[in-house]
Amino acid sequence: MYRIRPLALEKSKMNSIDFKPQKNVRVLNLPFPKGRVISIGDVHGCLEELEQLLVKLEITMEDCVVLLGDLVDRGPDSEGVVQLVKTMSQVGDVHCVLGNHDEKCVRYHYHVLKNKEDSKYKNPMRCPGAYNELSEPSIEFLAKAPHAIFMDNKDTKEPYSLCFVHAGLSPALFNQPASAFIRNRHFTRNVKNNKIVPVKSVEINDVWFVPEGSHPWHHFFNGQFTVVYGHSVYYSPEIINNTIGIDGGCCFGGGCLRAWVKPPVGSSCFVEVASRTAT
Ligand SMILES: [Mn+2]
Repeated sequence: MYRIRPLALEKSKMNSIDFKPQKNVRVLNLPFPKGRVISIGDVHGCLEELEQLLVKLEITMEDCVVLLGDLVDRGPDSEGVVQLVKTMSQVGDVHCVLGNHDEKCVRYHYHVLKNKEDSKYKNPMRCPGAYNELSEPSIEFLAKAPHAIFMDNKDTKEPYSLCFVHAGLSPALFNQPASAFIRNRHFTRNVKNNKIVPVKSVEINDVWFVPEGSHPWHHFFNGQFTVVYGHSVYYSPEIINNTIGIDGGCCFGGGCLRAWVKPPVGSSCFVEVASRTAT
C-alpha cells in the first residue's frame, strides 16, 4: 500500500532570496513560462465554475497555471476537481499548492492507513467533509502538493519574482512552519518586544473574530517579490504591499472563481466567473 507522509521531507532549492524554508516545507521552483502565468483561487469542489473559467482563459501549452490550493470541501464535486487538475498537470505546465482543507484530508488518510495496520490505533481526527468523496489516487495527488511555488526573476526580463502560497507568509518570519503556509491569517505587533506575531481568530455563528489591533498578514508584508494567495475571501481582488489575494469565495453564494493573469509583457488582469451557488 502507498504510504503517505502528511508532510514529506523534501530538500528546498529556494536559496536565491532571503527565504530559508524549514526542512518539512516543500517548495517548488518553476521558471517563468513563455506564455502567461495564470493563478486560480480556491476551487473548493466547484467543478463547473472551474471548467467555465478554464474555457474563458483559453489556456495554451505555453501558459503556466498555478492553483492556490483548497481544491476540496464545501462545493459539490471535490473528486471531480482533483481529477481535472491532476489530468491537466500530467499534460501541461499546471501545478497546485497545498491548502488547509486538502491537508486535512491527507492527514486524516494517514491516520486511516495507520488504523488499517493496527486496529487498536484510534484516529484522533474527525472525518473532513470531502474525505469520503475522494479516491485514494486523488488523496495521493494532494499529498504531494508543495507549500509554496516560487518563480525567480533572476536572469530574466521579468520585473518581479513571484511566490504562490495558499494562505500567506508570516510578515516578519519567512522561516515559517509548514502549517503557516496553509493557515496564516491575522497578525499583531507585540507591544512589549515590537515583534509581529500570529493571532488566533475565533468563529462564532459563521463569523470570524480577531483581537483588536490585529491585521491580515499582508498588511505587514515587505518582501521583495510578489505573493499571490487564496484562503481569505475577497469579493474584489485584495492588492497590498506586493501581495495579491484572489479567493473570490466561489463556494459561497454570490462569490466568484477568480484568476490572476500575467501576460509575458504588459499589465496583469483578473478573469472571473460567477459562483453558481445561490446566496
Ligand atoms: Mn483555506
